[in-house]
Amino acid sequence: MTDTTRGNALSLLGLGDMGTALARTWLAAGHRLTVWNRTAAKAGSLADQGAAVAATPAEAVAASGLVVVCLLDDPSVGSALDGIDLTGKDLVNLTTGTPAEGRARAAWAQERGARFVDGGIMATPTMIGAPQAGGYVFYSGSRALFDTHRAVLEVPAGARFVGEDPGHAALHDVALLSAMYGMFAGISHAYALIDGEDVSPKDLAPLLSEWLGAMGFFVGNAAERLASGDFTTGVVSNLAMQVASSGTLLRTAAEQGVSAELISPYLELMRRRLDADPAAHGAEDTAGAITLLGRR
Ligand code: FVH
Repeated sequence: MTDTTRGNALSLLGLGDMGTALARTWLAAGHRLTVWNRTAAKAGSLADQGAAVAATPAEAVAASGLVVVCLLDDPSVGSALDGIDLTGKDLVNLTTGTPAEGRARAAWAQERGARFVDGGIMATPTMIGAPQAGGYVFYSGSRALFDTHRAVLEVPAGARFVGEDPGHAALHDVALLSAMYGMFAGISHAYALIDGEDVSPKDLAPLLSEWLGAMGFFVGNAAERLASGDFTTGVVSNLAMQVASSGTLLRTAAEQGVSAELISPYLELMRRRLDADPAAHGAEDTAGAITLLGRR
């Protein structure tokens, strides 16, 4: 059987930590890879591994039908590709950006005659080329482009297509990263609370992991409540109780000499939801507070 992941030509612009990791996997899989980086010295080791090194972004773009960019941010993509002929090219942008930047970059690419897919990388460089690490990339935009190059795109990490709206890869990426930082904030607060006490972070760590795993039910539970608009049926820990007990969390932080800055915004949000209509919202769970954040 033919191995369709081998031997395709592609160009990669950007050899930072992530770009270099991506490049290595495509070279190892036998692809004909042309690379360009603003600081040319970073291409040296990849040239030793078989990459062709382009002197300019235009030369890199001209070398292949599939062009992948992985640069610092959206303005660096605009500046690297400024004035370059993209007619007939398939452009995959793995640079982290906002949904609006993804949509604007898609329109920009289409005006220049290219098909476009935006990507959101859910992996660190060490997870690239390591399927067991579980990293993957969200893609959105041209389904035809994605289907044409799917095998190549799946070489560095798994590929998940999330729709033809070119802003949706970034939307998924940022939604997951935002949840991650919320979790990091809670974990940071927990470790700060025990600092200086006869409780080791190493002893708290397995308890924290276990508790966060048990509380993971909230992800699916909140999704169901947001979809149905029903925030009260089957509630086991109601909002009135949670707001009342949030004072304990704040007093404990004060007793321990720990700033509550990482957890107080969420506790405040619960209180605002309750205060808006205590009789109606007191029996809800905390998912109802999400409605205060959005555009609705
Ligand atoms: N590294 C990570 O853990 C995360 C994982 C999730 C996805 N991100 C995003 O991936 C993009 C690239 O990240 P990176 O890790 O490769 O970043 P750096 O090592 O800082 O390399 C940046 C590259 O961008 C080039 N560059 C910067 N500004 C310009 C510009 N104006 N014109 C052309 N190129 C530019 C830079 O070139 P140089 O400094 O070597 O000359 C690097 O090639 C990024 O969106 C992450 O958010 C990574």
